[in-house]
Amino acid sequence: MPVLWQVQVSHYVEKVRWALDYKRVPHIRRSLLPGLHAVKAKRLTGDTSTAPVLTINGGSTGDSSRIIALIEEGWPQPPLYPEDPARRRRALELEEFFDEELGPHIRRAFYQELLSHPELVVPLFTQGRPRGARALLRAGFPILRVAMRQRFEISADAAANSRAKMVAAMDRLEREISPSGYLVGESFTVADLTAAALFYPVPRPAGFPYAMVADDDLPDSFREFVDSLARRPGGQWVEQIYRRHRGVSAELTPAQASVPRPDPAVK
Ligand SMILES: N[C@@H](CCC(=O)N[C@@H](CS)C(=O)NCC(=O)O)C(=O)O
Repeated sequence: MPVLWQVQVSHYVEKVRWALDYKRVPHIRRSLLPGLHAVKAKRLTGDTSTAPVLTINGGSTGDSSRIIALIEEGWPQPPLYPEDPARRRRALELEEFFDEELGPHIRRAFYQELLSHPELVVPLFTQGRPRGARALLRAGFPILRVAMRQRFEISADAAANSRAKMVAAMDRLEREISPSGYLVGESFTVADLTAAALFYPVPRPAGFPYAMVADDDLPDSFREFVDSLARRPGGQWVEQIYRRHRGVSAELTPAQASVPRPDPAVK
């Protein structure tokens, strides 16, 4: 049974959750506390200290693109990689573009605004967790905030640059949408999935499976910036891709996951 180790709000995790759900791969999700997740990820994979991590058959893999390649291999239908080699290269190139040129920037721009509001961030980071987890994160939040600022290079100047990168990624997205409505060829691929998942914090689409920061909680000037992107054709495209392709969850509840298999020795 595949196990997805996740930080619920992470847009890179959302990429992998979407791929698992899209292919109807029954899986278990284990939510980790931000900060501590890096230690767990490193322990599981040996080489990666980021979420998501996917454990299959006792082996653990980090990095959303590597994980999607594994899922594609194990569960080829419906495909996320185009069959045609040139289209496949393009889809993977776009996946890489949004991973590198959008992912870190949208995260930095949002956390620059949110990290000074533990009352917003702690509940987002501890959804569905026992009260003790919330208290632990609340107590450790000043340390987590310093660590996140360092690790993700969050500062006012860097965030301003990251906003410009978000606009550039939105420009590219809009240039790449073909008359079919998809980025590559005539159907939904890993390129569409990646662009939509990594841009989810902009339109905050209804199909995102966990609570998101509310519009009213964003400081005015940042909310105006985010809303201006959400209103663009690319922002609307993200919502539409969520509506058409996000599908239903293939997560197993703890009860389903622990149903013992029938014992062949018992007649
Ligand atoms: N390239 C990685 C990036 C994943 C990533 O940056 N994950 C963040 C959560 S949004 C993380 O775990 N960061 C912890 C760290 O960098 O120490 C992927 O595609 O999975």
